[in-house]
Amino acid sequence: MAVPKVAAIHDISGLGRCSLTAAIPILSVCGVQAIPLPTAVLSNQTAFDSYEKVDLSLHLPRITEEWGKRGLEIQGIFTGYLSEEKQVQFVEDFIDKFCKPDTLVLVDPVLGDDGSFYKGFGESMLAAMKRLCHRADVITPNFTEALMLLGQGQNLPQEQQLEKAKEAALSLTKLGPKTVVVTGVHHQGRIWNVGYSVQKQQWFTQSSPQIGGGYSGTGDILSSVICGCMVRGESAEKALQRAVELLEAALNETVQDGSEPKEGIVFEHYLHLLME
Ligand code: PXL
Repeated sequence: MAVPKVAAIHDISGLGRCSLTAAIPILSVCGVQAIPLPTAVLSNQTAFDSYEKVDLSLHLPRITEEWGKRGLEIQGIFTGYLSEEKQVQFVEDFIDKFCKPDTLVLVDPVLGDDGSFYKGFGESMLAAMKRLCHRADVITPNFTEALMLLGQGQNLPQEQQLEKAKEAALSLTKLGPKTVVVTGVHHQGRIWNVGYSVQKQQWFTQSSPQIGGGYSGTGDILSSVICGCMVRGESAEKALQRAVELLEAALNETVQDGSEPKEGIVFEHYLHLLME
């Protein structure tokens, strides 16, 4: 079988095990060719005290014009951290140019976490990202991002979060995606991920024990697994199950290691779990 290709449009951060440093190995082990399009190069992800960033907005259309000349055909488009708001328009144009009826478009609407925006993002990026979600088949917001996209407040008692996430997953399908997975929902000592499938008209959930604090890049790992598994033909439910298995195993080792949470989780030892 030919190896499917996915254009992976995210930043590349040296430290943090997020975005392209997660997406490329995960897509590869899923048997999918990653075609990376870095939105920016960073020394490290932005939760560290400081970071150096080189924005690549100007280069993106020039790079993809070359891909057009090569007659590139792709089976998936996977977007995550966009470095500037104007990159949303670029991604919309990219979808217009490269998307065929069977191309899977997965948008991870990277905006914030723990109730706040990531550094450098605000309301205008939120509006742009919401527009992009209209073009997606699958979106994978974390709980904070899901509520931001719905224009809803973030202050909710923990015991109500799981119900709220189910409601949010269903509501977000009204933006257009056929599958929505809301990630990182804290409930009764576990972290839940709640999906809704329009085709099956049903929710699906996966959870794992809440261990350690918050680690960088777990959402990016989850969305990368969903992308790789769905592009190779698995259901969203199966893909989510695989993602949570990988995260749980990697988190266990990371917590035992005592490594720096901002450097992300030790997923390298568990990539084999994604092999078919
Ligand atoms: O994990 C999301 C993410 C991706 N890329 C960069 C980030 C973050 C979250 O902080 O800073 C550069």
